[in-house]
Amino acid sequence: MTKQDFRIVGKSVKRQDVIEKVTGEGRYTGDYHLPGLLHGKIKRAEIAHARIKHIDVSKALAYPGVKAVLTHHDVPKVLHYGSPHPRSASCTKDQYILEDKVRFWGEGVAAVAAVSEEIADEALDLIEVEYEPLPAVLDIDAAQQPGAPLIHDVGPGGNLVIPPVHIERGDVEAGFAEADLILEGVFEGGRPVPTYMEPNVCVADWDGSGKLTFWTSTQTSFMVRGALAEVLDLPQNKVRVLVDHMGGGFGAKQDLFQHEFLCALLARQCRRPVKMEFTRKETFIAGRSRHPFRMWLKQGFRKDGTLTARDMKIVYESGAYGSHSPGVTNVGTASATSLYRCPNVRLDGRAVYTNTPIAGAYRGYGVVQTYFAIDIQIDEAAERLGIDPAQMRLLNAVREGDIAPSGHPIVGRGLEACISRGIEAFDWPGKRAAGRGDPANPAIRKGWGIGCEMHGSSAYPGIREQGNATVKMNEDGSVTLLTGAAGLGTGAHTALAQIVAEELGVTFESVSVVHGDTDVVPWDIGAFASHTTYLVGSAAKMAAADLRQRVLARAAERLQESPEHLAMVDGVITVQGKPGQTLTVAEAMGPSRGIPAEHLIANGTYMPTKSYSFAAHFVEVAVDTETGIIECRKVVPVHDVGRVIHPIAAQGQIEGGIQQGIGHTLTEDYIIDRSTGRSLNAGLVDYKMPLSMDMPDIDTIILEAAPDPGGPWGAKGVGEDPIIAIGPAIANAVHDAIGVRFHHYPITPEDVLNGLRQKQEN
Ligand code: SMO
Repeated sequence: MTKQDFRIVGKSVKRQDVIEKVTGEGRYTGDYHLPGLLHGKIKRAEIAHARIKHIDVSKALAYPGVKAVLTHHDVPKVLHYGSPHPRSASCTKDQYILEDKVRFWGEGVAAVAAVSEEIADEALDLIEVEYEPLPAVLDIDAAQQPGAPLIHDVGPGGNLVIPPVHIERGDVEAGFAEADLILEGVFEGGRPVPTYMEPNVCVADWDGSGKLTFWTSTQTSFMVRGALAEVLDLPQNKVRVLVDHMGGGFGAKQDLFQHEFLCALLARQCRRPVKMEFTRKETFIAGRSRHPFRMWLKQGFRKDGTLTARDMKIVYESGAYGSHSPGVTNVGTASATSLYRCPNVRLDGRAVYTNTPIAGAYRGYGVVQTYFAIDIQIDEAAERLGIDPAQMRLLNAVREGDIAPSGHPIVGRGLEACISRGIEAFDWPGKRAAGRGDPANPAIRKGWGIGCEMHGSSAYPGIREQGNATVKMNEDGSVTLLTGAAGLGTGAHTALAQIVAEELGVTFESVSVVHGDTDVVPWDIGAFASHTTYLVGSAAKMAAADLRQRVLARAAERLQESPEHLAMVDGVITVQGKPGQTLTVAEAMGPSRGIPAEHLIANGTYMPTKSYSFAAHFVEVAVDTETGIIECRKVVPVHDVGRVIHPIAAQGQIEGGIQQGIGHTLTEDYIIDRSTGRSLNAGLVDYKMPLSMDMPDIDTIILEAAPDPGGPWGAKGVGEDPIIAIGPAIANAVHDAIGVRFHHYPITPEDVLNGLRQKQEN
C-alpha cells in the first residue's frame, strides 16, 4: 500500500475521547463513588529498616468511623508476584502485602478503612508500632560491601536482586589493543519519579456471590486480576478489573501495588466498597521511580572514529524491593551492547537492594541510563579525534542486519536516516560554525549537542507476548473494537480504531472502542513496552481483515455476485465494473430478501517479533555562566516510527518525552537522605518538573524510514523513545557551550558553577 492509498491511517483524526477529556467529563477511577463507600489509608513507617516487634491497633479500631484495620497478622502470606501472568517474568517475587519487617522509610505497615478520608488519616496516628531497628543500607556501595546487612533472604545474596548479567561478544582485549584512543568514565544518574497527573487510585467492591469488582488505574489490568486472584485465593473469573480513563502511567503503573491488595482486603472485611487514593506525596514514597545508577564505561576507537571495544559495569539501585529490576537490568544492559556498532563488547550488569523507596518501570526502562553514558562518551571521542559529532554517529550507527539488543536482526537503516535528516533540519554545520556568545547577554554561552537512541517495541526479554483484539460488526453496520490495552492518555485507542477502519473499509467514525473490563475484553499483556499500536494494532488489523471477508461474503449473497468482485470503502460496498450496484454495510448486515439480520465477530491474535524504533535529538542550550542555569532552547527530534498512524498523537508522545527528559537531565531528582533513608523532597513543592515555560521550541520530524514487517503497515513504537535521546543531547550541548563535561544527571546550576570554577583553576 503506498501512502496515497491510506484513507485513515496517517491522518490526525479527532481523538475518540477528546471531548470527554477536555470538558472534564471523562470518568477516572477516582470518580467512582459507590453507595456506602469507605476510604482506605496506609500507615507508613518512619524508619528505613526495622523489624516490627509489636503493633497495637486497638485505639485506631475504637475510633468512631473506623471500620477495619489490617496489619501483617491479618493478610494472606502470599508474594505480590505470585501471578502467573507472563509480565511477572520481568519482576521479582520478594514482596508480601504486609510483613513484620520494614525495608524503606514510608513502607506501609498497616491499613485503615473508615467512613471518610479524614477519619482514616486520623486513625493512622492512633496505630502504635514498636520497631526493632536494623542497620540500614542506604547506597549501592554500602549494599555491595562484603558483610553488608542483607535486606532480603531471597535472591542470589549480597543484596543482589538477580544474579549478575554477563554479556561477552568478540575479544574485548584485542579490541582495546587495536584502539588509537581509549576513554574511560563513570556515569551516574539520580531518581526521577514519573509524576503522572493522576495519582494511583483504586476502588474495590465485593458482591454477594463473592466476586470482586476492582477499578484501578493500571497499565496491566490482567496482571492485576491474576495477582488479586492469587492473593485472595479466587479463580480469575471471580475477579473483574476495570480501568477507565487514566491520567498517565509512564511505566510505573504496570506494577502491582501494596495499596491495591489492601484495598481489596479491607473491602472484603468491611463488606462495603473501599477506595484508596494516593496523595501526591505517596506517589513519590510508594510509587516507582527510575533506577538510580552508576556505570563504568570504557571504549576504544580507531583514529577514523570506528569503535573497537566496549567494556561496561552497570549497577542499578533497586531500592527496597526488586519490582521490575530483572526487566530493567536485562533491557538496559542488552541495549548497552548496541546503538553504536561495536564488535567487541563485555558487560557486567547488576541490580542491588538498598533501604530506599522502590525503583521500578519507568518510560525508557533501564535504557535511559546506559545510553546517557554511551552517547556522552561517543561525543568525547569525536572531540578527541577531531571528528564532527554527527559524522561520528553516522559512522558508528547500527544498521540493517546488525544484531539488535533483543538478538534479532535490525530492519532498515532508521538511525542513520534520523541523524542525516537532523543534520540538515537543524543546520548542524551552520550551528557548529556560529559563535557561542549571545549578543543580548554576555553571561550566556550557547551550545549544540546530539543524542541518539533505539528502543524496542515488545522487546522485553523472557516474555511471550500476545496481542489480542475482537472486532464486532453490529447489525446496523456500526463496529465495536474490544481491546484489553489500557488507555494511558496516549491516544492509542484512537490509533487502534484507525487501523480497524482502514483495514475493514469503514469510516473512522463508525468504529467505537471498548476497553478496560477484564470480563468483556480479550486478554491483554498490558500497555507497556511502546507496543500497543505495534502489538494490539497488528491483532486488530488481523481481526478486521477477517471480518471484512465475512462482511463481503454476506454482501455477495445479497448482490448475487462473487465476493472477489466486491470492494468496501468507507462502509460502502461496490461491485467491480457495475457502478450502479452499491450496498452500504448497514444494508448488508440488516434483513433483506429473506436473509435475517446478522452481527459478526472476528478475533485477532498476534504473537510479535521484536521491532526497534530510532531517534536522533539535536539540541540547543543556553548556559548562564553567572547563575549556572541551563536553558534548553530548541530541540529538533527526528524519530523513525516505521509508519505513523496518527501524526499528532506521535508528536505528542515525542514532545511529552522531551519534557520529562529535560526534567531528568536538569532538575528532577527525588532525594533520599543517605544517613537516615528519609525522603527529602517527596511532592511537587521542592521537586522541580519542567513547566510549559521551561519548554524549548520543538520541531518534531517523524520519519517512516525503516518500516517493520511485524507492525501494522510497518508501524513501530514511539512511547519510550523520546525520553532517552534528550538527556545526552543536553549534556553534550552543555559541553559545547562551556567546555565542561558532566557525567551525571541532573546537571544542576551548582554543578555548572563548580564545573566552570574547576575549569578556570586548571
Ligand atoms: S517502562 Mo514501559 O511502560 O515498558
